[in-house]
Amino acid sequence: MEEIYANVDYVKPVGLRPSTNQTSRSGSDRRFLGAVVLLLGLLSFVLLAGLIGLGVHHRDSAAEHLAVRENLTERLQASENKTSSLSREIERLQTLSNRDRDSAAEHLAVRENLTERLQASENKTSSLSREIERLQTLSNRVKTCPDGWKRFESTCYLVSVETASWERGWQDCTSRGADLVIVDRAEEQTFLTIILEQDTWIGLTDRDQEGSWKWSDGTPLTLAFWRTGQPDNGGGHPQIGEEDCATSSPYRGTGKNWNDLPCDASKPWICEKNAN
Ligand SMILES: [Ca+2]
Ligand SMILES: [Ca+2]
Ligand SMILES: [Ca+2]
Repeated sequence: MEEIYANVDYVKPVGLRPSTNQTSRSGSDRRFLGAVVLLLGLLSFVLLAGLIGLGVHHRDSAAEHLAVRENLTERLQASENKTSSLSREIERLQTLSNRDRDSAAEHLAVRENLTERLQASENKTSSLSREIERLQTLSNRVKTCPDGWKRFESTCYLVSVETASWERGWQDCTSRGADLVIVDRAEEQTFLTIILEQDTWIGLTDRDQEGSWKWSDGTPLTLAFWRTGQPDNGGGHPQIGEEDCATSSPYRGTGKNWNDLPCDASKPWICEKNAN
């Protein structure tokens, strides 16, 4: 602005005396210059206003940018927070998923194991049912004894019609696929005392070693039914001799019906074998 006024001063020379034309022209020039000055002033004002406006606009724009940037920064921070939160949630769900997967696998294994055990149990039950059925069939089958033999429970007995030594009786039973009777239960002894009619050889002897009584199949005596005072091995009478073979008598008021006699005495015998 000052340069503009300086230029105006320069176009107005000092010390010259203008003519009338020059005075008129000078007034016209002065108005022209005034108009120019006014115009320049207006332009300057407009420029100044423009600059101020630009400055204000620039200041407003900077504030707006700052606000936008702050807003964006906040949104970015919020977004990052949300991302972090989502990551943690995904990690948590992944952990749960893995746990569920492990748990599911475990449940599957347990279920398979139980299924196998159930199948095995069913197979065993089926097998047992067949076995029970088979045994029931066998049980229902009527066991029989050969003609002339007497049956007690599942055993057959035959009392000889002839009499002979203990040895002869043992041989006869063996030849029939039987044993000279072996008394192994009290019920069996009771049965014998019912069916016998006289002293009868049973499969008991101490001929191998005096006083050591054994059954005809070699088993030792554990359940005995000796009559009172027996076995006496002949009681020491020289005319009787050793008594190494046993008999059972018919029922005599007690269950104890055995006596030892000389093995060559002539007595009936009783054989025993399983029914079938
Ligand atoms: Ca027996
Ligand atoms: Ca004896
Ligand atoms: Ca005797």
